Amino acid sequence: NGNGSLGGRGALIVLEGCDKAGKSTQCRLLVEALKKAGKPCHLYAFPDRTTEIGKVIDEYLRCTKNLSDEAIHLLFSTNRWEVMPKIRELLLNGESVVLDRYAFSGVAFSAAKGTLDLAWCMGPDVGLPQPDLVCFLNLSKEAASKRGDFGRERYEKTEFQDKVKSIFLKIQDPAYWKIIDADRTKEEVQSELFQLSIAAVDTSENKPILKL
Ligand code: DGP
Ligand code: NA
Ligand code: NA
Repeated sequence: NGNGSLGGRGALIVLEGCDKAGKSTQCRLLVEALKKAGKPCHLYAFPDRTTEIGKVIDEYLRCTKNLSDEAIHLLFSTNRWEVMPKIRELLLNGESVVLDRYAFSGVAFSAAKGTLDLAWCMGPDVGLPQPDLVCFLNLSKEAASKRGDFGRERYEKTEFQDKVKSIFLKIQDPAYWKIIDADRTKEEVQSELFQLSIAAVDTSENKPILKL
């Protein structure tokens, strides 16, 4: 056990939100801050576009490949399952893991298409480790429009993102979700994320890893 005689596991911390909410920047800052505070930790982003399956997802998102809504949904989930043994190993070794998106993005983005049943969307991710903390970066429409235009990827359209957000808020589990006001400055958001994450690291040490 990499945590020596302390023996506790690491925490699984997830940042979720719509596109442009600032997740990737906040994830990077959070991992740096946790390390500085003496909490070993690692960053993973989903989708992981570097794997074989991730390359197909990348082509789908850049609209150079089309797949049925069901098929791409299952590939996004598979992309989480294929990285999970590594993440579980780190957690058991006493190291925390910060995830830039997780299964909740999987459900929200697929269900927002209107073609798939919500319960069906949740199925493939059942059994993945349940996070100790999910921070949902909640960006208002007004603040989102001030952050400039969307890129060109498949889901980057205002009406679609509105649907995604409403599904995120519907599927949230208050037991481990925190809704973070992402309209504030980068520093203010970071400070709240850091405090919540430190608390999650400290309280998760002796808890079992639950499943979604
Ligand atoms: P990102 O690299 O975080 O910008 O994510 C790329 C896009 O993919 C973004 O629009 C959100 C979407 N996305 C992330 N995870 C999933 C998923 O599991 N399923 C679906 N359908 N979309 C996802
Ligand atoms: Na994006
Ligand atoms: Na991102």
